[in-house]
Amino acid sequence: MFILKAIWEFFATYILQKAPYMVGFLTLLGYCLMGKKWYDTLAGTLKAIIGMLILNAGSGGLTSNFRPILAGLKERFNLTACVIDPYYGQNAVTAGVEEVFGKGFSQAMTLLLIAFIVNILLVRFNKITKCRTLFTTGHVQVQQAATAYWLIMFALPSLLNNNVALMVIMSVILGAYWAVGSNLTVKPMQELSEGAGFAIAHQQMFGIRLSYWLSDKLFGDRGGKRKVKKVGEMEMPGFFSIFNENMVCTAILMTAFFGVIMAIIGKPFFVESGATTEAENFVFYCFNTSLQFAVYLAILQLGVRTFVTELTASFQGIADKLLPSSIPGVDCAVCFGFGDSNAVTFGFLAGLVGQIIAILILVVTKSPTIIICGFVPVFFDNATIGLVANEKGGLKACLVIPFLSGLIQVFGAALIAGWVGMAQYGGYLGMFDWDTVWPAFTVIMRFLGYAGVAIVVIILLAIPQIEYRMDPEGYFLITEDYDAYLEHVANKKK
Ligand code: ASC
Repeated sequence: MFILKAIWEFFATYILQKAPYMVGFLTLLGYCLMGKKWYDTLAGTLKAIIGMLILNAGSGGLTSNFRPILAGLKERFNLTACVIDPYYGQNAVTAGVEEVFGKGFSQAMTLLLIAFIVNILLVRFNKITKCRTLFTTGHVQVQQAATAYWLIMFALPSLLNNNVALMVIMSVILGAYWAVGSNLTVKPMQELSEGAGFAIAHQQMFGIRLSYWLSDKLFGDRGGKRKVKKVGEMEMPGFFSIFNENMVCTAILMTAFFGVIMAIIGKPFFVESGATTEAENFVFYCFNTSLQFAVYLAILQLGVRTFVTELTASFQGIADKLLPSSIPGVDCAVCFGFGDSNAVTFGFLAGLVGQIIAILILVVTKSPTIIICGFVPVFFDNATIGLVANEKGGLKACLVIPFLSGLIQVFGAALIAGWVGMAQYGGYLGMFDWDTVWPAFTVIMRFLGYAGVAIVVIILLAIPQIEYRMDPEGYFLITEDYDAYLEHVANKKK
């Protein structure tokens, strides 16, 4: 028993919660199930882990370089505001949950585990449930477990005295959200990556599907009747042609944007926070910092190239032996390795403009909750949403949809974080689904109690059923054999 507990604790701490090792573990398991030679298995597993570590170095570098700049706006203007950022959100839960609900956060790991098991079961029985994707992004699962913990306790205060019921309800809702949300991204991601064999398991999964659907409806090719110009197909004349090169485009746009923001915040803030020194030229400092954006994006894409093929190839073993017709759900940054790279930059900037306008509206209308953009939602959500929008609706969609998403993120976060009391603790998760879908769940459960819980679960479980019924033959084919799926789509059109 003692040994089992130790093994479990090791697994939970070092594998389940750490995406690189979770991905490495799945690759190892997949190759073992396929009966690959031991040295190929070893090499593949190492490549998967290292690739994910490189990806983390890229996304971590972006976050640590640019988060303080956006957060600096808060200090510069002396705002008492709620920062929308997964890490601020998690800190807010840790700081407030005891005070508000009289409960510590020690149960989070149990919640995480049971919810993960719910996800596995939903995929295992996908003949019935139609769920095809396994969540593998542990750090995101921890952040979501923390926020869901708060939202559900707020919605169902009568559950506070019943730990078991609380755990069961939370795990079922969270596990179903993981399975159903990532399942929604299968089609957009298979199309974007031309059948690379992954889905997204992150914090804007409903946002991805909404972006896919809306950009097709508003800006799509209408079955070939309209020409869609994607970001990569824009022919730029003269000077503008240099924007076709992703690194150059990112460098110029980021220098312009962050240059302005950093100039507004002013040198003293950066000197005080230790980011630069009084002696260093401030213009040079801003330029150098802005260039880091292109650097970390390039690192991130290298990480994706290193691990994606290993994970998806080995996952075949898991799909054949354990979880039929399934594919892995991975970090949203993985899709930055596919499609038009400039769509990542455009999506982010359009989202940032949307967020800034929404924040100004909150300030002008004297909203009781003021939001400050956090780097993670504004970049990772909107870049992903923009990339998907570009694929379906071209440049226009890539600018309009993330812009709308930026507005929604700020207004949604202000409403929910103010209402449930997280804003007072300085932060809220703030990613797209948590500004839209989760607030809606919270409202339904708060006003309808247990009936609301049933409604939320039914809505979630109904989503894959509806998608399945829209194309029963293609539904599993898209994960099992993408070429055959394309043929099936072509035949259907005839
Ligand atoms: C998140 C989060 C991060 C980033 C990263 C993107 O939600 O917590 O660290 O997005 O996963 O690659």
